[in-house]
Amino acid sequence: MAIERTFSIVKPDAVAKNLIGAIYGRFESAGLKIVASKMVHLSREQAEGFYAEHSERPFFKALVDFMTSGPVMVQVLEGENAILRNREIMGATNPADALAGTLRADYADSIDENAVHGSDAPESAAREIAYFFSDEEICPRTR
Ligand code: RTP
Ligand code: MG
Repeated sequence: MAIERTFSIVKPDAVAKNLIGAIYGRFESAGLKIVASKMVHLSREQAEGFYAEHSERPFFKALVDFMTSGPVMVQVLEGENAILRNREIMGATNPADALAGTLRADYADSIDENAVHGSDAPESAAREIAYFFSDEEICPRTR
């Protein structure tokens, strides 16, 4: 299995609830390595650009309002099958549908405020990593 990178966000609801450490702990327990990380408070332009694929959806304004409502943590996770593995750790978009033990089942309040984001495919992972991080900001593990 190839080593992959994926892009992840701890969303404003989870940051406000002091869940950064708990969520990072889940990534690390699952064998995913954090190879880049920073806190940012997204501008509307940043959030609209990040979620541009959803710009025609009825929930788009609410999504941008939420994603700009407070700081987020953005990170690059590295490991075997990292994209799918992270989606498994996150659980379904709607926490009501998320499997027990997933981040959204345990920490999300609603489909609108659902604690975490994770890339859904290799193409989106590459685009989303580059949206927030330069190559110099990503630190591959040497040990
Ligand atoms: P994300 O991109 O945030 O990781 O979530 P996702 O892949 O599981 O879901 P996606 O379809 O990409 O939707 C992005 C975010 O939009 C909100 N959403 N609301 N009311 C709705 O029907 C609805 N559908 C999506 C969610 O907050 C979702 O995380
Ligand atoms: Mg998505």
